[in-house]
Amino acid sequence: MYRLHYYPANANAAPHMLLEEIGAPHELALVDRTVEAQKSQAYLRINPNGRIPALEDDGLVLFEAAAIVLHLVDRHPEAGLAPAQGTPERSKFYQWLVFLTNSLQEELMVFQYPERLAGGDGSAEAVIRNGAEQRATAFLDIIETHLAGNGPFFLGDAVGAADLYFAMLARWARPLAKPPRSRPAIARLLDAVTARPAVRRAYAAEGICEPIC
Ligand SMILES: N[C@@H](CCC(=O)N[C@@H](CS)C(=O)NCC(=O)O)C(=O)O
Repeated sequence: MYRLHYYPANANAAPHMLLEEIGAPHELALVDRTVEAQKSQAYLRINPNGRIPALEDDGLVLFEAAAIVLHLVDRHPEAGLAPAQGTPERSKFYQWLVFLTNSLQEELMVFQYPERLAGGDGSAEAVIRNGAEQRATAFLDIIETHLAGNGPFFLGDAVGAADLYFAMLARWARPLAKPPRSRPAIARLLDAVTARPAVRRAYAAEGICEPIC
C-alpha cells in the first residue's frame, strides 16, 4: 500500500489526486508543519530536503511531487492519466509537467516566501515578491494561451496528470493580483478538474472543503 506524507493542500495534493483517480489503496501520514515536523530527524530520513511530500511504495521512498506523479502514472498506465510512452503526446506531457513544477511552482514558492531569499532585508523582500508575481503571471498567461487554443485540458480533450498538478498550483496562486481563474480557459479547466469526485475526495481527506481553487 502507498503511504503519502502530507500536509493539507501542500505539494502532496497532486500525488494525492492521482492516487484517488487511480483508485490505488493508500494511507496518509500527516507531517505537522505547525510543529516543523518536516524538519524532524524522523522525517529527514524520508526526505532529506525537509519538504513535503514524500511517497513510500514498499521499499521505495520518493520525494519531489512531480517525480511521484511520474512514478504513479508509470505504475498505473491503465488509469489513462498520461499518454502512452514513446508517443509525441507523452513528450508534451513531460514538457507541461516540467514547466509546471520547474517554472510556475518555483515562482509561486518565491512569491509566498520571499524572506527566504531576502537575507533579512525587508525592502529586498518586496522586490523579490513583486518579481516572482510578475514571472508567475507571465507563466499563467502562457498556459491560458495554450489552453484557449488546444484545451480544454493541457493535452486536449482528456483530463490527465498535468491538469491535476496545475489545479494544485492554481490554489496557491489565488493571492496573485491576477489570479488564475480570471482567465477563461484556465477557469474552464479548473471547473472541470474540481468537479471530479476523486479530486474532491483527495482534498476532503486533507480537510479542505472550501472551494479548492
Ligand atoms: N519541489 C518540491 C517542493 C516541496 C515543497 O516546497 N513543499 C513545501 C510545502 S508545499 C514544504 O514542505 N515546505 C516546508 C518547508 O520548506 O519547510 C516538490 O515539488 O515536492
